[in-house]
Amino acid sequence: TTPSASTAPTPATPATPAAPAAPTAAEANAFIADTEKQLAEMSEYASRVSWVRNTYITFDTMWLESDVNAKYTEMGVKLAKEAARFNDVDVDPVVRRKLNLLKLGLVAPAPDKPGAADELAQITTRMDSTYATGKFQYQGKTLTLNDAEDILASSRDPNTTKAVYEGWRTISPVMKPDYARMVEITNEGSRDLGYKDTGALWRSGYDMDADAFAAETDRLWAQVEPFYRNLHCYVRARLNEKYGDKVQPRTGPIRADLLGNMWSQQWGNIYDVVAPKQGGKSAYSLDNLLVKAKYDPVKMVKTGEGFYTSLGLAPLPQTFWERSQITRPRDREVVCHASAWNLDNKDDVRIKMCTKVNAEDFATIHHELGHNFYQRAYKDQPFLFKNGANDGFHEAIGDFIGLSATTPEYLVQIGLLDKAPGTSEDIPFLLKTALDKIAFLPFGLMVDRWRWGVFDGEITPDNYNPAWNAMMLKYQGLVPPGPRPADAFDPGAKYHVPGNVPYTRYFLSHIYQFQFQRAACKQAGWTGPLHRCSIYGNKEVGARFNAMMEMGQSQPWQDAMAAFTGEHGNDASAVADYFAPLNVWLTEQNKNEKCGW
Ligand code: X8Z
Ligand code: ZN
Repeated sequence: TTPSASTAPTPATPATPAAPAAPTAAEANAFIADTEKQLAEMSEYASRVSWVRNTYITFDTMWLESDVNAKYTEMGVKLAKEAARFNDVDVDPVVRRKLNLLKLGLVAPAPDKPGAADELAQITTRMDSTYATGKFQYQGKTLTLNDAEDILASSRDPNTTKAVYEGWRTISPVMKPDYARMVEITNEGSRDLGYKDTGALWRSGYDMDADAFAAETDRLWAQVEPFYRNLHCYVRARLNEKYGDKVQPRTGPIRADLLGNMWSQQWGNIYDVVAPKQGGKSAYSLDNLLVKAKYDPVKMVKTGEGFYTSLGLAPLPQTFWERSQITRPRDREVVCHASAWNLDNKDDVRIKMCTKVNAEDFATIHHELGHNFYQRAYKDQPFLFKNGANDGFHEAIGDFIGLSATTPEYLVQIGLLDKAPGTSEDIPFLLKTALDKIAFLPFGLMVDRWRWGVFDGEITPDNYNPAWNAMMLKYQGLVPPGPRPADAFDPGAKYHVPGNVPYTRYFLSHIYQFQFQRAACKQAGWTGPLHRCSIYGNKEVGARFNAMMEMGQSQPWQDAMAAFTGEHGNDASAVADYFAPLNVWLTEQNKNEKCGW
């Protein structure tokens, strides 16, 4: 309201014309309230459209998704820019945090000029769909990524693994021009918001300076790298024994297609090749147990839910079962890469998977349900706080639960295993776990090391593929099975690159999940080795865990970490604690090897 003429004081000096009134804290509150309302509505609409495109890829669903994403990006960028007018206003700390999150929530901002958001949205939908529908010919058959992954997991013929590794990478060269253009557009959008480039925007979401965050990832990697090198050395020796010098030399890098996984990111599928020769064979294989007990995909998801409810969390709503995509539909194209959704920011949670009955998907189910239980725990937060404490937390929740859900003790409790093996299982179990979790660490780092370089211009399109392979060599100590063609775009053959999903989150989650495990087992009064600890059925731990999840993104992540673990930062010593006996064992096994590459 403005004061009426009769009560307005007569100015003592002539009014200075035209200086716009500085915005007030009250205006900031109103702006945030309105913003959260607009974003909540738009995000539900965009999610529902995107769900349909993800579970039914056609020309029209792609059209619809890029249309709504362009509008959503425009809205997000406009609001983030408007927020800048409160930069110098003394606002409530909660409002300040929200004003900041408004910018940080944009993974791929577009510049504010006609057509930019549209072009960007069309590119991202197209790349994601090209990846999802990618197929190649092998021995007269048309293979999907799922088919190719099955072959890599089980084939022990190096000619086959080479052909499949290379075959899948024929789907990505077509994406390269789109990717380069995406980088240009979104870098411009990031600069408009005050960031050096999109990589800098991504690094800014960790409640600390972006450069300090990058340094943190270096520090964490230094903490765990010796352990990775130890595992690499041991696995290389076993591969050399199996395949001979011509396929896998005893020294130097490992051939990437021999590790049982399309991106060599988790190596658990070749446990049979590297299992200890003496000192204890594993008593069981989870792959076999699931098949023997006649598990189907829905039963696997029900089992996963059962772990969460044993902690005192409410069961999933009926709509989860009605609306999720648990297996690959036979009659249409879908995005099979696993994901978890909350469509209405309240209770409409779902997973989208193409589940197979094996140990890998048993773990993935626990991973995805972690996202859903987290989303539901923070659903009563205001819109801008409905997110993980940071994105690494979101990835770590379900993996942390998975650490309990793969212990032999738990498998006995749910009737999958007859009798828990004794300490003879320790090294086999830790080795299996390390093949997935320790092998993952350098991959979790290198994907964004590459993208940070792409976004800051150090890696140009000409150099996309050589730089990717150089990172593989530097961090993972791996080489492709043969020379790569001149037009190769290997990064495009990994979901998160065309999908534009930041990846450092997974590196962090592979640290955080062990911090959570160590803290939870301490709370449970567990005094045995960390890898044998299961929190199944522990309602006290569940309550503390849920309290952290309920915070969402309302506080700096360090406070969420402290709320559950009592620790205030990133700490890879929990990884070392968990795997300590294995590291000793590996060092002994490697004593005559020339480790490194
Ligand atoms: O993408 C995923 C999840 C969905 S957030 C299935 N993960 C990474 C990957 O597959 O590359 C989980 C582990 C790493
Ligand atoms: Zn995830």
